[in-house]
Amino acid sequence: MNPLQAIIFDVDGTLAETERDGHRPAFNRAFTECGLNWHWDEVLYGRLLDITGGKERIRHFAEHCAPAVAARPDFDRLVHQVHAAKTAHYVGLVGRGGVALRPGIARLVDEARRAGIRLAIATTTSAANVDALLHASLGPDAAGWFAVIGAGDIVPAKKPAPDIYLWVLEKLQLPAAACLAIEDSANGLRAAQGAGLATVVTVSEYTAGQDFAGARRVLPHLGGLSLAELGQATRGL
Ligand code: XBP
Ligand code: MG
Repeated sequence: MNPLQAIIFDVDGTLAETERDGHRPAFNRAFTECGLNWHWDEVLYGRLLDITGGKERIRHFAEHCAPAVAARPDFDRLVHQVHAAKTAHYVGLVGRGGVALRPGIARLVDEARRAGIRLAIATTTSAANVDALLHASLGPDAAGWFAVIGAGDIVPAKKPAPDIYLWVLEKLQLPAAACLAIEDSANGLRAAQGAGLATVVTVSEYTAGQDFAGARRVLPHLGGLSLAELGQATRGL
């Protein structure tokens, strides 16, 4: 039997370069809309990516850089309001074709489907963002190609906690040894490893130079990677 029965993809940085020109401007538009004079430039945003999850990132920034906002009695509501506005901007941007898939992704998805290898997603980003990206980049039926989509707040502890991968494995009803994770970040790699998954890293704009110790492969992109090589990586070859 093929040892590789399912591929579990991360989304941001792995399927597409979504952060610098997708999530980041969506956050900035939401700040303006919600009356906050914050601006996350490209460098600052790279540092803030250590905090996974948009709401968690907003909260962290306020607590460290805008304590007066964090002390507001309506702070929790504000975080949710800003994040909802940000999600709407991001979904709009992606829906207009503003974010393209990275090299090799569409081909690997297609090859895996033909080979009967199941597809899944394990991401920190919100489910609406995943739907928008799959729809805009792979077509209106694409979400249905994925046996399991684990996204956003479905588990309380976000990456680098392994919870989202454990949740996806449980829904797939497969052991970790039968699956391969594809990630772009050290936080994502730690999450996948914590769930016992062999992991291939496709380094992205913001993750170059991170520590990918223990990854089965570390590649600049997936453009040249075959399905057979993913199978080998799963078996530790
Ligand atoms: C992605 C994230 C997300 C996005 C924003 O990490 O950390 O927070 O930046 O998405 P990963 P939301 O690629 O490891 O899943 O605003 O919807 O949270
Ligand atoms: Mg990622």
